[in-house]
Amino acid sequence: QEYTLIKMRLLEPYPEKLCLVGGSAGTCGEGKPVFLVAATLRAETMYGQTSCWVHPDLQYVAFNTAAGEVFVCSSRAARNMAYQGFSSLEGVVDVVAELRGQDIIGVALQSPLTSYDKIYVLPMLTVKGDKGTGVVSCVPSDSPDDYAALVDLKKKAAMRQKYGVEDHMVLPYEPIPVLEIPGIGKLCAVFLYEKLKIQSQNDKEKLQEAKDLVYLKGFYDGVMLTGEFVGKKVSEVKKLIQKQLIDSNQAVIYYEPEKQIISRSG
Ligand code: ZZB
Repeated sequence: QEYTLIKMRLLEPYPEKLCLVGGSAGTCGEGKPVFLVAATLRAETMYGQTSCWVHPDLQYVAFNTAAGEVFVCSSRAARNMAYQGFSSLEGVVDVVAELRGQDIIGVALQSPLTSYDKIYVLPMLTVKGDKGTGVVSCVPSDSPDDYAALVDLKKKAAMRQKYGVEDHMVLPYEPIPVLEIPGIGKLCAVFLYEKLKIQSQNDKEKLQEAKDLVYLKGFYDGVMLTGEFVGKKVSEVKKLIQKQLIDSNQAVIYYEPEKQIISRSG
């Protein structure tokens, strides 16, 4: 499986555990740029990002890349990346901090293409530890999972409080129309959430049904509503958008191994 990893740059103030690592020169740390890297199959939807999801209980690491940057992702993905040229030493993760998702919730990010200047790291309980990087870009216009999780956080003050999410990190963020699917509309995740009467991010079966409906249609019938390719078919511009992100160093390619690399230590 090939994923595009979107580089979402951490903004100050940094979380305590990353303070020694990043920060602009003269503030705190070594001044290396730090990025959360979100795995996506839908780079063309990045115009509609409103947040970034992590799982509060998952293990993440910050590690030095061969390019002099710091990436934050699940420990599992970092191990895989070490075999894909991301590390200076093949197979070795140069760990600078170990984190739990909870440690980075509430951090502000700058992410490519979205019209929001600043988005925040928020908790989603359906983020899987064994898929992608454990960091997920939230696109509530087109991903039913994302819309459901965003609505949950907006509706439930107790949930925001539990994870230390402040109102300003969630409440002002609305889905942005990114592409139009004939027959479904401009905000297909919102449309299906309402049509299927989805109740929450845990409404597994209905969310799967919604995903199945939008996936194929979004790819074959979707037409871009925003960005430089307005009016073009998603199927025609998907690769181009991915390439532009990579050429401008705002994204990298990551391959998810079929089987996990088995640790030989011990
Ligand atoms: C942006 C986006 C916009 C996504 C969209 C989907 C959609 P698949 O096909 O099931 O492999 N994802 C990535 N990693 C994780 C994880 N660890 N846990 C939970 N979700 C994860 O799905 C790939 C998609 O699953 C990725 O693409 C990512 O969300 C999410 F409009 O990124 B996507 C209808 C889906 N629409």
